[in-house]
Amino acid sequence: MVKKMKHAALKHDIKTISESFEIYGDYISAEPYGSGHINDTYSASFNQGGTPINYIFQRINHNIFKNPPALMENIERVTTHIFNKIKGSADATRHTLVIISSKDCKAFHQDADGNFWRVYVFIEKAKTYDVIERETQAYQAAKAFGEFQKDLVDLPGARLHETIPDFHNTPKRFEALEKAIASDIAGRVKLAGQEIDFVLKRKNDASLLLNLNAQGAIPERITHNDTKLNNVMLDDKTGEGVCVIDLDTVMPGLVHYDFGDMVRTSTSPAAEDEKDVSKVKMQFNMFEALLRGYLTSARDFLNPVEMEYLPFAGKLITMEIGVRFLTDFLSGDVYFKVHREGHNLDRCRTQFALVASIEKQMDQMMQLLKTIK
Ligand code: ADP
Ligand code: GN1
Ligand code: MG
Repeated sequence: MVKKMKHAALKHDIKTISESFEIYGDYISAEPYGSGHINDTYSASFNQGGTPINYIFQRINHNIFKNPPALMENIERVTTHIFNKIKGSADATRHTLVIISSKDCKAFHQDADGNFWRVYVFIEKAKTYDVIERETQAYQAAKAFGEFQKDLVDLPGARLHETIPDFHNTPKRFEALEKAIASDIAGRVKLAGQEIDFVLKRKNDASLLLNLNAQGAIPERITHNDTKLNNVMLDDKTGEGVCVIDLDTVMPGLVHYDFGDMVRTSTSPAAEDEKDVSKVKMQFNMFEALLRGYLTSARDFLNPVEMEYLPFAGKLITMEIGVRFLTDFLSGDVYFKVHREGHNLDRCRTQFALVASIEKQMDQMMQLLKTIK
């Protein structure tokens, strides 16, 4: 029997919001869900025919994503394309995000406060992980993200919208950092001297991939651009990658943005905000599992230059996100959600510790690539 629960006090009234979507059944409850830094996510349960059915509700952060309708158009195109490839196969609705339509037949609903909401089918019997625990997770996550890129190689139609322009433009991320240092709006530059020195010394690396793209050596593709380990759901029983989620940043990009973020989030045993940076390291066995998993899906479509720069991507993207955390710390924490004082600086420190660990192992990473590509 489905129990009717009291409506808990939440930041948003999910019951009322749910009335604008094509959900059949009575609202039971909702709770905040996941550990994302940008959107507000809730899992909500409804009594449908005597069984509780779960959905994911998300408020799109429109301070960061300036054009939610365009963003949802991207997600609709991408998920429909993938669904058309897998429909008819077992559990197809677990293998791509499925959008629940609003009552006025849109992929989102704008509430009276101007917030944009969307609802997805809840993928059951699978989980996301914030920190890597086993090699198989790295392998399966990378295989799923590689498959996702591969599925989108033949997406028809116009170029996808850039939901955040210059999202992975590392030189621009450095420029933003240098501006934040110069203005020192929050008076925090004095707290981050070491981190600032560390990363400014590496500024020359920032434009390498964009230059290769400008020379025509590596192509623009459709990429996910936020391939954190907790943006892929792994099956509870088999451990296999079930579904790539968090599609807000799916847009034109370089494959390195995705592979690099996998290295950033799936090789270190420490959390992104670990305070003890001595725990941060690039575990080579995890890198190998990522590379093998990714190449299983992506080997067929990557060109040799794209392949050659996969290890470098790990360093670049880890540095880039570190730069973003540092910039946000210096700007007074205006972008990423923070839960304690110095949170963004702690996050920045883990990223830079990981960069240092990757640098030490770069030769072996390149060697491994030669043997398995
Ligand atoms: P954010 O952009 O804030 O990171 P995500 O889209 O990644 O938001 O969602 C946050 C968390 O919610 C995910 O890490 C995942 O655990 C969970 N989640 C998101 N979509 C689904 C879904 N369709 N089914 C089950 N869980 C989901
Ligand atoms: C944000 O939304 P979430 O938590 O998956 C951020 C990523 C960063 C990541 C760092 C739109 O991802 O770019 O790499 O935090 N997303 C956006 O953990 O800025
Ligand atoms: Mg996420």
